[in-house]
Amino acid sequence: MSDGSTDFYDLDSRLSEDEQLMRDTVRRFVDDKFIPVVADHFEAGTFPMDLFPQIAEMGLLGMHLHGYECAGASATAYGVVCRELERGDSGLRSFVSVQGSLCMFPIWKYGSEEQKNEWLPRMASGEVIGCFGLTEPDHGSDPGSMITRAVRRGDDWVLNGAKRWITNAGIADIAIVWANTDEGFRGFIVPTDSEGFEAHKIQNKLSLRASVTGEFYLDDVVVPESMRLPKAASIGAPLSCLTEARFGIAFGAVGAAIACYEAARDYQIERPQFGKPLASFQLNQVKLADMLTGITNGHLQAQRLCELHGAGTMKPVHVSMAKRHNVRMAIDVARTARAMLGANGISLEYPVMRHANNLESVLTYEGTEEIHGLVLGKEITGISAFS
Ligand code: TGC
Ligand code: FAD
Repeated sequence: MSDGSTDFYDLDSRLSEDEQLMRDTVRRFVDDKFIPVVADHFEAGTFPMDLFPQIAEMGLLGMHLHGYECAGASATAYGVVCRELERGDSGLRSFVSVQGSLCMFPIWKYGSEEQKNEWLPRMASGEVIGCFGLTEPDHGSDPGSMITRAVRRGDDWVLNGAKRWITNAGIADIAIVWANTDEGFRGFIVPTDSEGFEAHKIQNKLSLRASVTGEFYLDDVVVPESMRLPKAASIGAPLSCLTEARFGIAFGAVGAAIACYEAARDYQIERPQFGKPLASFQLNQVKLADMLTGITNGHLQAQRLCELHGAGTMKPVHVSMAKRHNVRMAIDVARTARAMLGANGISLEYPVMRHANNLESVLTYEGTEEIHGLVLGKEITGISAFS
């Protein structure tokens, strides 16, 4: 149930008419089409691909990019959409973030005109699905130590290496592959049907089960120079894509927390114990007050990011603070909500344990809680803990 009262400071009243329309459209889609099927997909370990055409039709893929048949929506609209998607499941928001922020954005920002014209319209329409390969089996938080290599051979590049924990690897048509070269870090658009490219789904995940996560191997994969992103010239290029996606997560985590809070609030009001509703006990009222306060604080941080984004003054470290704070807040809300539902809290019939489990991945991916803490530490002290 979503009755609006979770938006305690009425922050959505600042949304433009277009942004409100976008929010309402996505909210309806999540409530009517996604939530009824997500538990089954979570249990089966699958993403509801049959909903993909509707996600594309709503214009959500690369929605904050301008031109090339992308929707050209505001950063705020993108954030609010991420919040509404993740109210359904982190896997749904992941799907949209990976396609838009991690696969379309690098082409949009670092690609040639030919690459943009070839790929972006087809990715916005959902014809082409992408995945983003930065993490390796032995190099996660420190992608600058990656061992995947690309070597020039005439007009081509030969790629060798492995990428692991990659959202949509196994179902993607193209991979954005980050590799080290004699000239520094470079990005490549690699069709997944290239000879020597092999992808597998990672089985037995206990988190983000309604999202495909995989690994891929590059064994002498040959790509022409025309598939290299010409403007990506350092590790800063993939990291800038992460800033885009982390912005969406700052909003998305608020959505997951809202779903858990609303489930706990409704349950506590409806369920009697000791002859009166659970919600009438002072202990539980304070828990609900703490949860709503956490959500409101997270929402305010996300909203402020939009203002900084709009003013062109948003720095990666601003995003680090909001991503770190909001995911931790959402985990705390989800765990409290889980306990407030008693035994029902561990059932897939309620959304809270699914969200709590998902949020463990969200805490880790796109920069772990510790890494974002150290990014903030560097900003505060002027001393990098990494070098
Ligand atoms: P450092 O020396 O700090 O920086 C190197 C260059 O990069 C620039 N830079 C950034 N630029 C834009 N946005 C950012 N967030 C940036 N962070 C750094 C920086 O200005 C510098 O540029 P220049 O021109 O001076 O050279 O780099 P470092 O090696 O010390 O590492 C910094 C660190 C640890 C913060 C970075 O490596 C990091 O962020 N690590 C975490 C790795 C990570 O987040 N991986 C995510 C993989 S993708 C994923 O998880 C997708 S999940 C998708 C889903 O399903 O939703
Ligand atoms: P490690 O870097 O080995 O870290 C292990 C622990 O050590 C963490 O707690 C970390 O915070 C801590 N640690 C590391 N360095 C330090 C330090 N200097 N000081 C203190 N503590 C430290 N990657 C992609 O490229 N593309 C994707 O699409 C993608 N999707 C993902 C989907 C899922 C479901 C998951 C779980 C991960 C995904 N990832 C993806 C990978 C993700 O970005 C990495 O897992 C993450 O960056 C952390 O790397 P790691 O798992 O190797 O952990």
